Amino acid sequence: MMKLYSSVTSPFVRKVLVVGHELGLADQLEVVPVVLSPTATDAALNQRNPLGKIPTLELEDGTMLFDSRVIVTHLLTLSDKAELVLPRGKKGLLTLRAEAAADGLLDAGILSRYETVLRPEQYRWSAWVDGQCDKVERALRWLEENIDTTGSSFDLAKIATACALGWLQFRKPLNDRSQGEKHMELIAPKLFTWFESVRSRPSLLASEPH
Ligand SMILES: N[C@@H](CCC(=O)N[C@@H](CS)C(=O)NCC(=O)O)C(=O)O
Repeated sequence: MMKLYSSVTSPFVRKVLVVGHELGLADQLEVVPVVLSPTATDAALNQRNPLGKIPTLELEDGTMLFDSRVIVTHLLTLSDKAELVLPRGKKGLLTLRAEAAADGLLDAGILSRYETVLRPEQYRWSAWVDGQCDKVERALRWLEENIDTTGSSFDLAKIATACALGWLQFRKPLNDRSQGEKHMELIAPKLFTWFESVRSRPSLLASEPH
């Protein structure tokens, strides 16, 4: 078994779990829960991954893999269904670009959340949170325009996007913006409608944040 150092709230862990599930590898992944944040790191995890982040994957021979994109690359080598998740050629390159956009949205969203949840009030800097939320909004707009939600494929672009939308609904980092709760759905109506239609997919159901 490979060990996946994880948290049930991490959208990057979720992406790895969904890919594993879609590739038929879920039963090869042992989920090992870790509790951490940038200000309360996990000493044992820091030994495994210098960045102290999850997901981190421990292979059977003890090799440690990070980050989520490297882990996904490894899972793809283990499956004969890899092309369903990552097509070959130019299409594959654009799929990886979309994954980078969804991951970048999450990086910005998570940084803004750390700023508002972790940082003591007197040290908070609203211009910085605004800058991160602007990135989230731009990435969401970009995904709305660039993800083709027609068709039944569930490739890495759609998987990463679904994990990003699921995290946005779970943490609601844009709620303080002008249109409140509805804000993100107004930015990406097509994507959120599509997300509703796929959220009962077994790989997504099995990895819901909670
Ligand atoms: N680029 C990384 C991002 C992973 C990441 O940001 N994980 C968060 C949890 S969602 C984390 O471990 N945060 C702890 C920290 O930043 O110290 C990946 O794709 O795996």
